[in-house]
Amino acid sequence: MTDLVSEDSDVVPTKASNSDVSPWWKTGPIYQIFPRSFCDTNGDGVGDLRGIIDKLDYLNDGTDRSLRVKGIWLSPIYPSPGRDSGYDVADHETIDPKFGSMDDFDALVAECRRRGIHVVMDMVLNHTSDLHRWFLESRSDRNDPRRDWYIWREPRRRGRPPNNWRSFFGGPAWTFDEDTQQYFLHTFLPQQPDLNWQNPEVRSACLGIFRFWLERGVSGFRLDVFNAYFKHPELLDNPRQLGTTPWTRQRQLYNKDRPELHDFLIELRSLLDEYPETMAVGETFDAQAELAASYCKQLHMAFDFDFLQQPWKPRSFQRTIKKWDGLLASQGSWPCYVLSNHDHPRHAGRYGQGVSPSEADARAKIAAAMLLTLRGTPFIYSGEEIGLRDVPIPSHEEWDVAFKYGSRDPSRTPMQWNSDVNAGFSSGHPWLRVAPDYHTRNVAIQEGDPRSILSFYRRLVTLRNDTPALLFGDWQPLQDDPDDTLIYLREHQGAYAVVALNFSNTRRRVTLDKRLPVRYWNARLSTRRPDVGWAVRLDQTLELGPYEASVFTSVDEMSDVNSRERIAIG
Ligand code: TEU
Ligand code: CA
Repeated sequence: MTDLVSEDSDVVPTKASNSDVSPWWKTGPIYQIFPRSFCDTNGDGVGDLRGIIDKLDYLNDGTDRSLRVKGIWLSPIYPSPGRDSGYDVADHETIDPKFGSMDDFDALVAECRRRGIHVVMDMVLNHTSDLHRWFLESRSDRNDPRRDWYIWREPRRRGRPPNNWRSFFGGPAWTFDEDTQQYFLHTFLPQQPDLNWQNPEVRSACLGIFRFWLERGVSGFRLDVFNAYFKHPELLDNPRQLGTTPWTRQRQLYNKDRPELHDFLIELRSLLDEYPETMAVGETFDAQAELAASYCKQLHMAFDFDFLQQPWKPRSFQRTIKKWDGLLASQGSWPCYVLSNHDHPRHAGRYGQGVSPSEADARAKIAAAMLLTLRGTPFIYSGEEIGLRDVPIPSHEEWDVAFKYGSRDPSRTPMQWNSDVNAGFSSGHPWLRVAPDYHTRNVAIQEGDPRSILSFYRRLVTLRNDTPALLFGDWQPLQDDPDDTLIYLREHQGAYAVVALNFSNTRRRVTLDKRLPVRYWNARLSTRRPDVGWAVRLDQTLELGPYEASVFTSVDEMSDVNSRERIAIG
């Protein structure tokens, strides 16, 4: 399929822009960087902080030729033995030398600030690395003052683990320490012992880490599996249930989502509120939308992974959005949306299964149009804006052996900047192989192509920034039970936007179940319509071409007359 729009006629800017009066994290987008795969400047094959600095103009150079991201979330850059690609932190207040120095970090924060980009740190505090100083001390002796900073228990009868809990990554959640003859708890790898959040010293040490980074100028935090911080004080056995893996065959009742967590989040929030415009987004681990929503009362946002897990069906997305948006709207909280991250197969590949590469690209655009026009902050996972797919990694090249149910390396391959060696990612030997398609799929090529996925992301972000209804408006589906199309209305202070997405590769004629509030609209962006930039009349029945994504905004009274004239001329 082809886009009919030309590069300069696709978006008609309006004067209205509220982005400077609302918090940065509400307008977004926030861009997730997996630092080891972003850009390597010293040729060691591992991305680094200097590499991120080099690419900041790509992320936001103050013009619509960039992605205009408002924040970057950095997956962990702390010293780590790398058993879980950095999510096993050995020191929360230092930079791993492979990524650079604290000076590089300060330079990154300063360069970001110049561009209106906020830095979001990944806080991994449910557990530490087993090589963290705290754990080395804790395991050294039963009487060590840090013993109780982790969760140690006596074996049950016949040396069995203290309870029936499982590790999310597979195997039991307990490992026996021969030296001190007790078990320690780990929700993830044995090399990731869980901190004892019931211990007030642990809580205040963790709050200290937040403050450390706030003092260095960061503006936000992504909280890794925060809902697992607290365990039931008696560590009761989890009840059994039907499931397909040892983890899902238990109801995770006593090892996460404990009521004490809310009190801690209130305390955390008051610390964050000391620093203006700070944001915390929680990674609600293994939880339903209702639980994720409950945490949005204390945190600024939380991820609800139901959205990311939907199949390529408008009905499924609509149901999920309706639930999530409704839950949050009813309590005055702000949603966020994410389609890909470093833990899941990339969505261009997921949605493109069984269709041609060009159709998969068309679907990636539909997905982008949805992500960037919902009510809530969009999170973009580095590389999705050029339609990166997962890359099969032969087992002898695998790094991520942590997760027993499938390596996550395929969605963590290096960013594809240009057609030079290693996609311009590194002059050395990349830590993980680069996708074989990098000669045809990279930033440099897509920047020069107005029909590329990257150009489409940029146009969507521009339109979003220019349209208060898209940034702030209520969200309302216009079909009761959609089949191949997803069509919704956004409304903010009497201004409207309509987003119409055809998920199928054939033409669709759709009669809307809800009435449109006005008749005349500006066609603002489209993958197919030739009349972008013009006023159009929309009726209750819409015609959508194959994989069409179109966005319309209501014509305001002032320009109404002109617009109608333009219709006559057009
Ligand atoms: O992820 C939590 C987690 O385990 C899930 O997101 C999981 O990876 C996913 O459901 C698999 O389908 C966080 C980090 O994002 C992840 O990279 C870490 O491995 C994990 O915590 C432990 O720190
Ligand atoms: Ca490097």
